[in-house]
Amino acid sequence: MIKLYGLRMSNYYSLTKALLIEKGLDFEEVKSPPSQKEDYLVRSPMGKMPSIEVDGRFLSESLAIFHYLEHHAPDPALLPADPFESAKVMELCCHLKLDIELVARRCLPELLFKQPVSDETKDQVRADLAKGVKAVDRLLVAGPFAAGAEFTVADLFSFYCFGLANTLSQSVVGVDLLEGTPRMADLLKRLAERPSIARVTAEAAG
Ligand SMILES: N[C@@H](CCC(=O)N[C@@H](CS)C(=O)NCC(=O)O)C(=O)O
Repeated sequence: MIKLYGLRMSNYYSLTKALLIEKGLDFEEVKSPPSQKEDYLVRSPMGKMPSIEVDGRFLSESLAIFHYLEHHAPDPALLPADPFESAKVMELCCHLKLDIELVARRCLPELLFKQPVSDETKDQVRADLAKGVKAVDRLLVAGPFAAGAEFTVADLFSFYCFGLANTLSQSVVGVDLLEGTPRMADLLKRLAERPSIARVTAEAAG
């Protein structure tokens, strides 16, 4: 059985857990806070969560874990069959991760640890997020889901990357990112009710 390491408070842990549920795979959650200790780095070389264990082998990085799961358990597919459409879904995931979540994450120390972020950083975060939101909005496809008619991995990246980023952005730099993308606002509302995501949210709340 697949073991999932990390903490339920983490957005990327939650994303990976929702992915395992979507794939209908059995998994065991192993509570494991981030660490720089050698035994942890064997599982996750940057000491981050999540990571998974499969038959004694370890894998970190949510996108790499998705890559494995999509091949290991192809049904239900979380990528379109068409190679170009499939790559467009991955393109959206990359922008959500790199140009939304990672940018907003610069504000995390202020929200979580009360370590003030400089005004210069906040200005840069506002400017970078404005670009990122436009990029993501441009890539969202009309339809109930991020990439159109079918649920894909981009829906999970939308929910868990954009969701955290907006919380950070609103509380630390005073910008509601959803004002720049009503389509994302609708999508996040719909996704919150999806059984996999609703289960992850309920279990994280304890
Ligand atoms: N690129 C990684 C990001 C994972 C990540 O940022 N994890 C955070 C928690 S959400 C973490 O472990 N932070 C602790 C640290 O950076 O030491 C992924 O996609 O899995």
